[in-house]
Amino acid sequence: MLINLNISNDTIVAVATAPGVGAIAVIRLSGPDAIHITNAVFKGKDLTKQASHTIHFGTIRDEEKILDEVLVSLFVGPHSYTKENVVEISCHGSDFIVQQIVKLLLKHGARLANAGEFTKRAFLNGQFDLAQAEAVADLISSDSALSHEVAMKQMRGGFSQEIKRLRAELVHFASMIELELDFGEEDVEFADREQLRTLILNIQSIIRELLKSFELGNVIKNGVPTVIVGKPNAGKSTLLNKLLNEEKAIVSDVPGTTRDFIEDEINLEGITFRFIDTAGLRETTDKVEAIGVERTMQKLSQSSLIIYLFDITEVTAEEVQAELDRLNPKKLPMVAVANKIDQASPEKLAAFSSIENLVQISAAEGANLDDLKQALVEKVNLGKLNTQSQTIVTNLRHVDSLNKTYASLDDVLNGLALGVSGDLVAADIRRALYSLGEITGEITTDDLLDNIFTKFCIGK
Ligand SMILES: Nc1nc2c(ncn2[C@@H]2O[C@H](COP(=O)(O)OP(=O)(O)OP(=O)(O)O)[C@@H](O)[C@H]2O)c(=O)[nH]1
Ligand SMILES: [Mg+2]
Repeated sequence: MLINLNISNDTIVAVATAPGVGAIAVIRLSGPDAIHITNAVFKGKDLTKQASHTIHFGTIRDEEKILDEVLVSLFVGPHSYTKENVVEISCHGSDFIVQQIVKLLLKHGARLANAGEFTKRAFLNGQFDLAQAEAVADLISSDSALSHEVAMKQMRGGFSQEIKRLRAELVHFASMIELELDFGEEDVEFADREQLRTLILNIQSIIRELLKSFELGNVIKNGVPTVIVGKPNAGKSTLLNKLLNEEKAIVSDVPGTTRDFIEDEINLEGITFRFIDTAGLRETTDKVEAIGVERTMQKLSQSSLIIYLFDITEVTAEEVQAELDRLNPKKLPMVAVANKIDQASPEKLAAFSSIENLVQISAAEGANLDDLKQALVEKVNLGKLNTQSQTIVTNLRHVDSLNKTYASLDDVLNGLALGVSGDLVAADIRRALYSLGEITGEITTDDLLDNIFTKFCIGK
């Protein structure tokens, strides 16, 4: 059920390609007049007489002035992305040309599209459901093999099917109970309460699995925030630079060089790690450095993975162990890393054998970095993950709806246990259905849609 259909009759236009110089740029129109408006500025064939899914060469003209030579692709509704008439104009990739053509199309009656409006129209016209529309945005921003795979699966409807299946089972019971209500006084029970209870427990266990998958989904989509901490001069910035293969952070032999955090991402075995270099941890009277140290502690508690780096020539194994325990009371995944092994004797190295899973590197020389990368990947532990068969939730909005559904199902269970009347049970089931429906968009409100689609880029 769509509460608000809100299908517009105007024709929208936007640049679909990224700004900047490129070989070509694509301008996209959608709406009832997309073909007419384009035809009015196009010299070549009469576009209004051409078949869908055809491409036409010609020029775009403002009066007699030729703006560009272009290719025009026609998609006659409903056989298009938005299910409306869609035209894609491929022109030369200059921002100037693109702006001139867009201006001209506006003059002929198109209006600028809002962010995500093409995809919103596609959703409203039934091209796909809401979870699939959201996956389009995820797909565009996917930057690793795993995020791509999960977004692709969601766009193709994997997640939606699972939600719809759960919903269908509940709908059945809701209607049985409502049928009972129609019989009023007669005290009939069409809906077997024990079966309903079993079904709800079953759905709840599936929801728990889905919620659990979000931990992973979030990592896949947003990367693993990985903070590099340690004493000043341990070599944290040197390590960051080596991992990124770029002189991103300032390195010096002055302790307390890094004051603010510096971060960047790299991809290891399909997982995005967001490394955060921090100010070295020490007691300091320097005001700015002290703020840096405070921020390091903050970052530490917010990260998903900690690299504790120390200069092996400067400390004992006991000191390191004490720091590891002190810094990580929440027991976040942590990798202890000994640096500057190029300066350490074999005896020194051996003295650290008590520290569990210690990785020994030389950041400056780039020695054993592969061991470190391997240790990081193992800590994230996607090994168990089977993205092929498992449904993974990556979207906070879906998590929220799943939580609400779960709570409503708890209410149903409580109601059944107390033997409350059918109308109350039915109301709780309806609430669960409502929350589930929000995920795929069977239930929508304008606010919800705005919230989702304004996060898209213009032109999508
Ligand atoms: N011999 C040796 N020196 C290193 C190694 N890694 C870093 N250094 C040196 O150690 C000094 C400190 O390195 P940084 O990377 O700035 O250390 P940091 O941990 O970022 O220090 P702060 O930002 O002050 O907290 C520099 O002189 C580096 O060249 C290494 O593996 N071996
Ligand atoms: Mg530093």
